[in-house]
Amino acid sequence: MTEMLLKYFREQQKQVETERIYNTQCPYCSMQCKMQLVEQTHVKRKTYKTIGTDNPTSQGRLCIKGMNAHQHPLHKDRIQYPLLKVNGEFVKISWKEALHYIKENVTEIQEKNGADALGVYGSASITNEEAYLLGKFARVALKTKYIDYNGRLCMSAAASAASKTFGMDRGFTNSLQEIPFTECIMLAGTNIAECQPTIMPYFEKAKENGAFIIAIDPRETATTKIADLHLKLKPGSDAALANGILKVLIEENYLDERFLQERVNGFEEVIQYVASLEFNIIEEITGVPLEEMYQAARMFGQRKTGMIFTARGVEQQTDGSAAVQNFLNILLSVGKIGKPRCGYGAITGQGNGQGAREHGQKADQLPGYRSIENHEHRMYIADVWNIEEKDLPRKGVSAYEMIEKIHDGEIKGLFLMCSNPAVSNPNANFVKKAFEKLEFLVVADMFESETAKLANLILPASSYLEDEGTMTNIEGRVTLREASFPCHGEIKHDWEILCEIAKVLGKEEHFSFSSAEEIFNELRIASKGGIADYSGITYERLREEKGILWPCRSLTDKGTERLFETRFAHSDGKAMMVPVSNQAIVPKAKITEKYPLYLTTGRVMSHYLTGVQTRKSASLSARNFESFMEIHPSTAKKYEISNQELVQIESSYGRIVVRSKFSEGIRPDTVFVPFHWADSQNVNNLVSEKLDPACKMPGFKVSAVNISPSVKRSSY
Ligand SMILES: Nc1nc2c(c(=O)[nH]1)N[C@H]1C(S)=C(S)[C@@H](COP(=O)(O)OP(=O)(O)OC[C@H]3O[C@@H](n4cnc5c(=O)[nH]c(N)nc54)[C@H](O)[C@@H]3O)O[C@H]1N2
Ligand SMILES: Nc1nc2c(c(=O)[nH]1)N[C@H]1C(S)=C(S)[C@@H](COP(=O)(O)OP(=O)(O)OC[C@H]3O[C@@H](n4cnc5c(=O)[nH]c(N)nc54)[C@H](O)[C@@H]3O)O[C@H]1N2
Ligand code: SF4
Ligand SMILES: [Mo]
Repeated sequence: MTEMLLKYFREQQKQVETERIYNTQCPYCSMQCKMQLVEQTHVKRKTYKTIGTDNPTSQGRLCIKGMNAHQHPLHKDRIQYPLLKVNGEFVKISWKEALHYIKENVTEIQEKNGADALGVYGSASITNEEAYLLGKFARVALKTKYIDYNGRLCMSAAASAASKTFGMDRGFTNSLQEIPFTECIMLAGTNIAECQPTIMPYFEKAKENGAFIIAIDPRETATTKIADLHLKLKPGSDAALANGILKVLIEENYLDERFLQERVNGFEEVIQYVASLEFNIIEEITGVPLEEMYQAARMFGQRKTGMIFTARGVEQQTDGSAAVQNFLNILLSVGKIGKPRCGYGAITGQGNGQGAREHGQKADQLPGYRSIENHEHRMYIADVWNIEEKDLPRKGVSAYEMIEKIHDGEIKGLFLMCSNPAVSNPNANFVKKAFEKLEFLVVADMFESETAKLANLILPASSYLEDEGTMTNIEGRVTLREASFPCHGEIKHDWEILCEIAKVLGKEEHFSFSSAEEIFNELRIASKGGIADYSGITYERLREEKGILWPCRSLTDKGTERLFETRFAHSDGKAMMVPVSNQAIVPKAKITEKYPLYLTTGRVMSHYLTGVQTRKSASLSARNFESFMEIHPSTAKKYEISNQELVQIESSYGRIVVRSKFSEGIRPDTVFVPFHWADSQNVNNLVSEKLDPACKMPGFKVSAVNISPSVKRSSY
């Protein structure tokens, strides 16, 4: 048998007639692992595989999603032509017809209702060039103030906290290379083992070198397994937990007085506030035993070096930005920042989660992290864009608030690029209703996503295999994704789509780009002098130097590995500490008799976000083909639920049905459901519309729910 197989493989090998290699970067997470697609042409067919290639961040590694990344762009369901909805069915049309249709609708809606009747919804999975161009497209081509993007649901809390505390927001203050040498690590609300798997060796090395690792998560995950101490808090109680740790640090005198004196404002107020808090109340809010808070604080205080990492567990709360600020209070109080092996990392989510939040897709932002309400900033960008400052719109509203304006009828048309808000936004039943009210919805996507299905027009967009451009990874390292796989059918790059629409709207002079590099060169000028300054970065340098960490202010600037060594980015050079309340201003869901369990949401290793891409991949969907509810067996027993059984979960917003999955590692008062599935499995049907007032982040990580055994059992 083995003989026969070997012979078969040898024959197969001989039949490979040509092999082509395409360089690119993974379409998924913020690690942006460099990879190659290997295409082998055999006598009758082509085969594909993906392999990792060396680079400073992922060092050649790929996770299971990366290895199978080619399966979705090569899938038969890929959209290859513009599709117009006629009598409820999508029909193929030409680009000429599509552009004409857009022009007619844009003109009609804006003439009738004003420029702001159109909105733009963007993404952090597009390139820097495209994110930049989308911001310019909204303000210059459509002249609307309404633009925001999916990063609002992702990085906004961490970004707002870092901007307030440090004066600037770059996810990591240090390069990854320092992690193995730090002595104490706090992982708060992050599941890196499943969400950024190729980062793990940095943390595993730290552990081998003796680092003490503290994980903060309501459940056991592949990440908490590497921790020495796991604080299994109640969902939504991170701000209070951080106060508990701060209180111990103050009580036991672990403070770095000199650092605080010289480099920090606001510390006295924090001391005073924390002194007024009581441990037993913090214990009650968090569900974490006091001894464990002591242990965490002592380890973090005693060790000479330390780092704190936060992700969506802490951040996707109605006080997410304040909770992150409180973790930064811990870091500052012991002076563990701005020096080797000490620092902070907001673990960025999407592939370009960092770059796409810097160049003007946000409602209140202009390129280079400039502010749309700052006169000087407006003058500078108006000059780069060759328009009058008075013609530059003012700030708009956040992603979910835009959807509310659609529901209210104030926004009547939407241009959406690279996102699936019908599934990913909170209060999904409401969101769907809002989208159904739109007079005009254009979606640029690779597939008929749940949102694209609601569109009047779908435009076929290219993927990470075809679309060249820069992506700024988890470290703040700008990388060049060199993609050259040919576009099939009538697929176009997102930047080409924007330029062509601008052209039919009579704005050609502002959008006459013929390559991503040309756009990047304009972005360099637009970001010059801003916080996120890319002006010293060129495609040529990115090829030679394998990525550059911003800020990079001139062609001879090597980029910035470690931030805040001598000063923070506020004008006086100091960091800012502020007291953070144990309780959010916008109250979180409380468990009641009617809804007696906490629900939290998140991810699994093999799927990505709303699953439009990974559910198309045979290898990935085989690993998890449906959603599930993780539940403690003791809780399940109480509700008469057995393992692997269909369960109804209900909140005051809606209900879903998913299969139960027993786990001894989750808090008994909490259930967990991933958000990679749609329709009757869409967990966002249960999530409230309440937002963090500081950054407009929804509270995805805590709802109050009731559960009951399978609908089937009760209805048959
Ligand atoms: N496989 C995979 N990888 C991904 C993605 C994906 O969809 N799939 N998405 C990418 C993107 S865009 C993002 S933003 C990142 C997200 O990366 P993460 O933020 O790491 O992922 P999540 O699973 O959403 O949440 C992390 C952890 O927070 C915990 N948690 C829940 N509630 C709380 C709480 O109240 N407090 C604390 N401390 N923890 C809590 C959850 O149990 C979970 O283990 O991952 C990126 N990588
Ligand atoms: N309950 C709950 N909800 C959440 C979260 C949570 O933890 N819990 N996390 C939130 C977070 S962190 C995030 S980032 C959001 C993400 O939510 P979404 O923005 O909805 O993300 P995706 O599912 O990736 O949708 C991307 C869409 O763009 C398409 N696409 C992919 N690449 C391209 C491209 O290059 N060009 C174009 N034009 N289209 C492309 C894909 O096919 C897909 O339809 O979800 C948020 N929602
Ligand atoms: S999903 Fe993230 S870790 Fe996995 S290969 Fe892609 S970029 Fe790398
Ligand atoms: Mo995200």
